[in-house]
Amino acid sequence: MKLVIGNHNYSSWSLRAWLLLEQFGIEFNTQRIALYKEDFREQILAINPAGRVPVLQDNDLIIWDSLAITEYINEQYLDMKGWPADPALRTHARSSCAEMHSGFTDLRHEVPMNCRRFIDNFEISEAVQQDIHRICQLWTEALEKSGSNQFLYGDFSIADAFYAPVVFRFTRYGVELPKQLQAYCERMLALASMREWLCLAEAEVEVIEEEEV
Ligand SMILES: N[C@@H](CCC(=O)N[C@@H](CS)C(=O)NCC(=O)O)C(=O)O
Repeated sequence: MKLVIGNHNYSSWSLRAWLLLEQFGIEFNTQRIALYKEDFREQILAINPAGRVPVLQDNDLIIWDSLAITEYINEQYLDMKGWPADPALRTHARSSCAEMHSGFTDLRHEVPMNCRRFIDNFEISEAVQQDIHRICQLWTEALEKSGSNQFLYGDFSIADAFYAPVVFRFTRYGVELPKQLQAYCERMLALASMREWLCLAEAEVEVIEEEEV
């Protein structure tokens, strides 16, 4: 199985799929295509007509889009353990991922993931503040409903993979969080897989000025 990703430092969508595979100890190879380089489009279009990363290649199957990839991994490799077993928590987790997948556009555009860069006194716009507020509400609800002091819904799930880029964003842009949520971010950052991703990001040399990834 091969996962095609963008730059570790910038590609938030790639991180989601990669982290799920890593956390569940699934064997896979990675192909990295640097974003916004002259040959990015040509290379990615040869694999994925949608022209985006991440893409998963499993034998003769091509799965594109982070949500479809995580659902595929869950069905084919995780015996459905990618989502919480409890139906109410599972519904909540799925809704949280859908909300991340289709929303939080102000956060995504104004606060791009850049794992290497720490910004002091970042000025948070009103629109981004609203996104942050909603994510805090959602995380708090997840932790409280599941009674978890570990991941959002107890054991590591697709939801944690989906919000991992937000963990990098919040901690790099100095977003102040309630204690319980700060602790969640610290637990995520302490994972060997997250540390490995960060090392890979730190080893990269490309710099994208106007990140909208
Ligand atoms: N909804 C897609 C978004 C994928 C996406 O936008 N990927 C970015 C990199 S993080 C990309 O490939 N950008 C290249 C481009 O737009 O040319 C997913 O979940 O996989």
